[in-house]
Amino acid sequence: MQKTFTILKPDTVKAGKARAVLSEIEKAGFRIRAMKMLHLTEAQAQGFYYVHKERPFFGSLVTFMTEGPIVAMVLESDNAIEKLRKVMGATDPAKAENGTIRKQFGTNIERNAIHGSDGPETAAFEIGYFFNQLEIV
Ligand code: 3AN
Repeated sequence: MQKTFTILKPDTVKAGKARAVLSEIEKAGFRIRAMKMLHLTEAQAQGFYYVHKERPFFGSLVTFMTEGPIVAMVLESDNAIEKLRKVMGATDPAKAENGTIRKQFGTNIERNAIHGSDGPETAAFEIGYFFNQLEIV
């Protein structure tokens, strides 16, 4: 079993689609091991996305991620990291396969509904950024 980290982004929560996206995640066979709703501050969003700090879209991404509440989760399954990336679909919803979360719920390359860790080191960092050991069941 492997753990990964996901965020239902502000666009998803604002649109009242958190339950629908969560349903896709559970249908795909993930177990929820931790979950919390929070509204990121600018500094918290910058810290989470620090790997992207040199990218031209960084400022806009931080503004988006702080515009409203998010739902952060730790998910577990076989091959969880790769599997979640597949269920999410491509970064740009227009390029995502039919049936993926981003195809169904994303608006554009920035407002793309969901975040998922892209590798084991990222997953470890991201889980630790949002949850302590006592919060993961
Ligand atoms: P992914 O979320 O698919 O791993 P990353 O890590 O390349 O994609 O990008 C992190 C986040 O930055 C994306 N989820 C998206 O919200 C935003 N993003 C990525 N590329 C762009 C872009 N070209 N313009 C605006 N926002 C972007």
